[in-house]
Amino acid sequence: MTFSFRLYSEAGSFVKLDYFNPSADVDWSLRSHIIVATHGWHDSGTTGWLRDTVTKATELVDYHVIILDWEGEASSINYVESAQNARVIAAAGAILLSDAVQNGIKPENIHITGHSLGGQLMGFLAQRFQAVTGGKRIGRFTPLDAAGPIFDECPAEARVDETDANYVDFIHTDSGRLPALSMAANVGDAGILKKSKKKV
Ligand SMILES: [Ca+2]
Repeated sequence: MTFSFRLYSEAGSFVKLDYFNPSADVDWSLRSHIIVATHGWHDSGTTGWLRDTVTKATELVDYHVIILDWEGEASSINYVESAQNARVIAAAGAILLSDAVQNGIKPENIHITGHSLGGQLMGFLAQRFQAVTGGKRIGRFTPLDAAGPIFDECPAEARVDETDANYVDFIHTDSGRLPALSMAANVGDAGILKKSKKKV
């Protein structure tokens, strides 16, 4: 696997965190909040909205800004294989964030977000985080059009749902029946719908 959790101190400059021992690469006490963002299937950690996220978020002095790049695993033409890889990567992310919490970051000060299959990946991460921290919940989870195929049919523990974090604000811009690819159900605490003239 080739995925990496990249800690940005400024746009264009990052260190790859060792998820088994991130404290070797970052002093968590320097900032009080963490944001973790990731891309979806057939996309990468340098996709446009993630670059914008880095630019804006690194201006916030209280935030550690982490981008998960899993382009290698997300580039499989086999969607199911990418979805399975997402679970493994999520487990690594949960270890990483539990280290942050052991070093003083409050779980409620963590905000995670992911697009499409990356949205489901972050849901796995959030659930795994609860398992490895004895039930602590991440503060906020913003799934961006979290992937629907396969997951629409899954129970809550195998997909995004409102128990993944204290507050789950699901952004829908591409929901509905195929060819729409985002979960249609309102599974978060809040579902935010983009206005569209498209009939669904
Ligand atoms: Ca869930």
